Amino acid sequence: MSNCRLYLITPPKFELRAFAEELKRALDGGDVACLQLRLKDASDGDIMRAAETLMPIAQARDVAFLINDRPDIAHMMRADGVHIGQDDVPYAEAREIVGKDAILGVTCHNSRDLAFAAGEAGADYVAFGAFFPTQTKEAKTRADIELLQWWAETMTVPCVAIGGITVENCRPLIGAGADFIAVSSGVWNYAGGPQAAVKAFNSLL
Ligand code: 3NM
Repeated sequence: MSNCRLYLITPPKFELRAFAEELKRALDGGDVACLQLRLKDASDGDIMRAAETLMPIAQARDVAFLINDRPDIAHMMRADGVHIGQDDVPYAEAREIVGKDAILGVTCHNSRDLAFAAGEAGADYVAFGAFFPTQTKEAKTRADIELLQWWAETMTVPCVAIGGITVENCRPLIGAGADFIAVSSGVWNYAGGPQAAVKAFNSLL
């Protein structure tokens, strides 16, 4: 048993009603720490509608609901937190918007300096990636296991591993001490379906 937990990211695009049902089935497959709503290029209205439908599904199962990039919408919708990238609203401003109790995570690519800065500022987690090739995002950096291992051994701020993670390739990340493995395609496109993926990830954690 490790302390690592699954961090689920929504697919980049979905039909809301159908996805809500798929999400329920997936979350019923096993433990999921949080769900990040990640809709790049969607309108504010679409993000809010999706949050309105998906947040209760997550929260009813004790899964924290985070919104990508948008502290303003996260705050307005009373989400559990927000995930910000280096090109989004800066940490201090995001914290000001969501308040001290919200979960605030920061993408740090493959950079110790970015992760130090985020940790110092008070981030609830730092995310490193991409560990493997991914079609979900044009990942500009590749992170290596050593970075994750070093962070996990040295720092107390939790770390999230992200990018191309699957049931088949996740073991070294868990072994290196990742607190969370963040997965999109590896769950939604799993051959046996999302519920089987969540189950399979959990059997490895
Ligand atoms: N961020 P999948 S990679 C959202 O490297 C995201 O920072 C990344 O989706 C980074 O599990 C990525 O399908 C995509 O690869 C994650």
